[in-house]
Amino acid sequence: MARVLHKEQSEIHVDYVNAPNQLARGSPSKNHTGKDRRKLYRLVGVSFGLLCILQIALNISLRLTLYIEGLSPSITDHYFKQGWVYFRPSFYYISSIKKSWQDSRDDCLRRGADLVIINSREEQDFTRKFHRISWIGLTLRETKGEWKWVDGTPLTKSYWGSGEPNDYEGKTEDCVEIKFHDEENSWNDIPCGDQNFWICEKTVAL
Ligand code: MAN
Ligand code: CA
Repeated sequence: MARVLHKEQSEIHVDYVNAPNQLARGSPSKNHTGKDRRKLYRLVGVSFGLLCILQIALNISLRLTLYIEGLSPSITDHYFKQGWVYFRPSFYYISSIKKSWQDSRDDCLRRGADLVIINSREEQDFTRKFHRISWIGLTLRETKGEWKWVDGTPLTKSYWGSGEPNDYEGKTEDCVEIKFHDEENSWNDIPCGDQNFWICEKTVAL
């Protein structure tokens, strides 16, 4: 049995080696095949090398940027590995599941953060880019009718959608979601018990 196999293999081998020679009598075709293959290997090798260099360069530039911002690699690695993104001067986490406003806030607190507080036009635009209806850290709950951020500061600059806030159809809509992503004014008030994605924010001390 072993001998038969061996024979078949050697036949295949002979065919394979002979065919190019037969076709190319007098021309350096065999060499060509070898050269072509070497070229291909070299191309693959060089491409792989370039990709590695690019990856290293990107990694270094990202680390350098964060270093200039005053963030140590140990902090940034920790956040990136857990799926946070950095947008100066905070890290943000967008959930992949839905919860009520309070449960969302509790999740952020467990992560050493809180629901996002929007203090600038840039931050407002940034939060819209997630393209998910998500809770932000703004509520009327237990604040005697005044909109307040989760850090206790009152709302000064707002981005309510057209007609909002409206306690829609007489409902108590005491929590705020980003709803109208395509509009600068993207906020909507909504019952706090509704289920939404959420955005946590962790400001890193410089
Ligand atoms: C839904 C809810 C309300 C919102 C309206 C706007 O009914 O999200 O909170 O005000 O849509 O049409
Ligand atoms: Ca509303």
